[in-house]
Amino acid sequence: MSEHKPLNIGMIGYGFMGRAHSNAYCKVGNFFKTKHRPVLRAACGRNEEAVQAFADNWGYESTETDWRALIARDDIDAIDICVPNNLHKEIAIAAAEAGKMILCEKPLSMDVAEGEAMCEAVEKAGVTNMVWYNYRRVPAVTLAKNLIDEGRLGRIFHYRANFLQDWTIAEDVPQGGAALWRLDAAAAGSGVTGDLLAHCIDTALWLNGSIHDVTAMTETFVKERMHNLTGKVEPVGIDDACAFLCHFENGSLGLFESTRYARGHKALYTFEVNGEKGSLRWDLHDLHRLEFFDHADESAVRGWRNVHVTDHGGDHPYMDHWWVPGLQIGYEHSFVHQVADFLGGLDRGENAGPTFRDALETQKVCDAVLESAKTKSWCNIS
Ligand code: SOE
Repeated sequence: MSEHKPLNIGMIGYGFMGRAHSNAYCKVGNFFKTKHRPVLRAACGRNEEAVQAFADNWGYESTETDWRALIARDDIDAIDICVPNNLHKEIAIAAAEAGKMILCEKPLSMDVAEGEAMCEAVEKAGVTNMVWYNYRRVPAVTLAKNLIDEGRLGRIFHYRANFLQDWTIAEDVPQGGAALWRLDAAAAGSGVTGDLLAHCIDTALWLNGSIHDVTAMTETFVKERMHNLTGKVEPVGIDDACAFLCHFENGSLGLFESTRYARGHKALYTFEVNGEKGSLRWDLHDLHRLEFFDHADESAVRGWRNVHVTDHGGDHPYMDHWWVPGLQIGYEHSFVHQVADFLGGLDRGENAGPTFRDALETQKVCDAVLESAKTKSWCNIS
């Protein structure tokens, strides 16, 4: 007899992230022995045919075309929000009021005001909540966190992060609609700041603590694009590129850059942390490796170590759940780990995080970055 506790999932949305999360729900039970196990109860999307095809592909038992109907169902425990950012708030608040757990795609919201309302709703309802900042769960990134927490870098001086892409350089790429809502300010809220820098900021806050203030610049290189929903050429309201400097509360300096105009880069997320005793460097294109420089090493052999994060003996986070030492895992596993931690949290009666409240901190930095770029001034994180 199975001792598993079902966690009945209602998935809203069926794009790239809907697939990434569904894959994680399907795989997690094979590799992580949590008591709670996801059951793919229903998928929801406005296009009946498309949502049915998605449900058939991933094994969802049923479909809905109205998210309110999904939330109203008694056989759903958790709502997974995988729709454009402008829909997060309304769905999350309705789900919280219905007593559902919520797993929400990043960024939490369009802005801080929306994020605050979402936090209040989940906290008032007392429902478990999480935001999909998946890069925290890449084993090499979690290892970086462990090394920093052990004090292996000592006092931190610098934090540097980039997230570079090149998919919007062509002027004839339209904005708006299914795959291109990230270019539409009304659906996304912002451009690279909320989409890409939000990842860098979440990781930075996790590894290096709070940010005190920021100064930023943004640019929109292509000023007008055809809008898929209206058929008209319309002004582009998002930031195509953004760079900012910041002071962390621990006294270290931060330097962040993101763009969709770095020809040749598809998803180059890198960070480097420099401390008194050592440094760490990570690169999403080589995500199973962590580079580590330890100044305590004997000087004759001192240098950057390139750690292949695949050890099976428990030293490398999550890896004892996968293959044998030396065999690496990939991008999709970060989502499996996030679900595993969420389920493990439920088993123990804890909220694994990052919670809505944690993600609100990232939202505050994003808002301050956009405000700083607009006013050309330093902005404090409130
Ligand atoms: C944008 O291209 C995107 O898909 C982001 O939306 C994701 O959050 C990021 O992980 C990869 O790039």
